[in-house]
Amino acid sequence: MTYIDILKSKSECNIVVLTGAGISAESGIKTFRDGNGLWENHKVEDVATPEGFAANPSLVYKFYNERRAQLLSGEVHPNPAHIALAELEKALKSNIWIVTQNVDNLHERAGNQNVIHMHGELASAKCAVTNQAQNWVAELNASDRCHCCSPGTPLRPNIVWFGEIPYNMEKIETLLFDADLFVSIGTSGNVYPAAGFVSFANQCNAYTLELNLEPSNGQTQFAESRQGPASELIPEFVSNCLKYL
Ligand code: BV8
Repeated sequence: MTYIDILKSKSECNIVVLTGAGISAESGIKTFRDGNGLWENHKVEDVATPEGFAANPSLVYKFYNERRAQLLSGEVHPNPAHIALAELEKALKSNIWIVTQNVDNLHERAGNQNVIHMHGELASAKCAVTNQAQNWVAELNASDRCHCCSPGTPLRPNIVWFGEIPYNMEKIETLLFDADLFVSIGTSGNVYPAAGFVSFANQCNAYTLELNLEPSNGQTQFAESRQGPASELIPEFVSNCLKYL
């Protein structure tokens, strides 16, 4: 049994795609845990926790300013994996949703609209008091103030740090409950609750497929696991979906 049998057996197929840093690697964005990854040059607790932000805000502002600047520099573009998923949404419309752990905007720039950023977004800042988010494409620093309070209060990166609750968890659980096919792309399966989605999808009788450069921590929980670069695996996956759905 492979995912192609599932595609052939369904007239309509609800697909939920979880993406991680690996889908953006071929666009030139560093992953977290691969060689020369983001966590090689920064301790997680220093730059991706509320405690780290409280202890040294300028280090955290700098960490996200550098990543935002690279993303918006004109050097980083959606790769064939992002583009293929946008093509699939054009065909499947509301039957496909992307739940991304990534904070880049490459899924949207490729053309996907059904995207949930469960860990926040680089091109966004949020009020440290109300949690209201606002688009932010420039450098963000301690002197910047929100629009929602009067007088304005400090803004922080609109990022879900360790120990904080990811966004849209209820919507994600509903999507997983209704899914026929759950596809995990470019994630090491290290971070929860995202790493637990495959188990929930299995319990909800979805067919679970992993497409990753190498086997993830959760590989054995998937009904099927294929290894290779996303820029090759995803276009092949999408062309099969378009052929059989
Ligand atoms: C929370 C900020 C409570 C954004 C990040 C059990 C249950 C619940 C929580 C926990 C739990 N156990 C532990 C926890 C706590 C913690 C956690 O998971 N800790 C881990 C380290 C054990 N989780 C949390 O704190 C979360 N919050 O639990 O709240 C709660 C939860 C639910 C309901 C109520 C209450 C918050 C987690 C969010 C943390 N924020 N980052 C940013 O700075 O960008 S996490 C960080 O890691 C990123 O967001 C990233 O998305 C995430 C996962 O990394 P990956 O995307 O997988 O990247 P990685 O480098 O690891 O792997 C890349 C993969 O790609 C590799 O497999 C590689 O082979 C592959 N690859 C590379 N190149 C390619 C490729 N694949 C294909 N093609 C290629 N070319």
